[in-house]
Amino acid sequence: MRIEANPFAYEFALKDTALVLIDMQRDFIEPGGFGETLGNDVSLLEAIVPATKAALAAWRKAGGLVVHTREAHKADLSDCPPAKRSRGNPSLRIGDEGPMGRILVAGEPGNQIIDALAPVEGEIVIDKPGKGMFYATDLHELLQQRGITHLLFGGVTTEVCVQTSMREANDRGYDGLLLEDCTESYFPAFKAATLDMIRAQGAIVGWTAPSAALLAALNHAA
Ligand code: TIU
Repeated sequence: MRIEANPFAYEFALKDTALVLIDMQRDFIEPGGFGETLGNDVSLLEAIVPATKAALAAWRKAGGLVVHTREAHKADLSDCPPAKRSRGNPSLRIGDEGPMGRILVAGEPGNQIIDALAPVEGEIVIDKPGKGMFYATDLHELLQQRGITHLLFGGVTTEVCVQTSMREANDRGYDGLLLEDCTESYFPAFKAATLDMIRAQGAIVGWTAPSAALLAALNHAA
């Protein structure tokens, strides 16, 4: 299959490719979670839900592998570096009790993936303590076992967990493409800059494309 992408076309085979949705969690998208405690206007992020839902539905229909990640810490915070918890001046710190349960703690209501994009049986769900999806997880092994070499990305936030995960993937030899309207930042200028820096220098980190280009490729193949 071929996606009309930037800076040039992205070629992939469905069986070698996974759709990875990064941290589409209430903690980042809804008021009262980790994103808001850091001082961000979380309302910006909701805008990508319809396009992301459509891309996920089309990918599932085509039979592609789906990976969901969650930024999540153990209840005892043993996997949360003190530097991460103590940084800055958030209104609530990681592990504190908030309106959606303990901030950024696995299993809490606020830590769940939003209902619109909830994982279904057979999809991989990875809890990650860091920004990147490979740090302190077994995701690389799970993808290698399945012969995955290509990764399509969506999720939040563009310049933090999405970009870190794409860079980690690039260094592990994956070809990554970021779906432009399925990712968002609390800072629009950072999203724009991240898309530019990913695809610069002949796709130094990877590709970007609108989700319509993925849907067109899937329709063409069907
Ligand atoms: N703060 C921010 O922009 N992002 C994060 O802390 N985590 C993710 O990007 N998931």
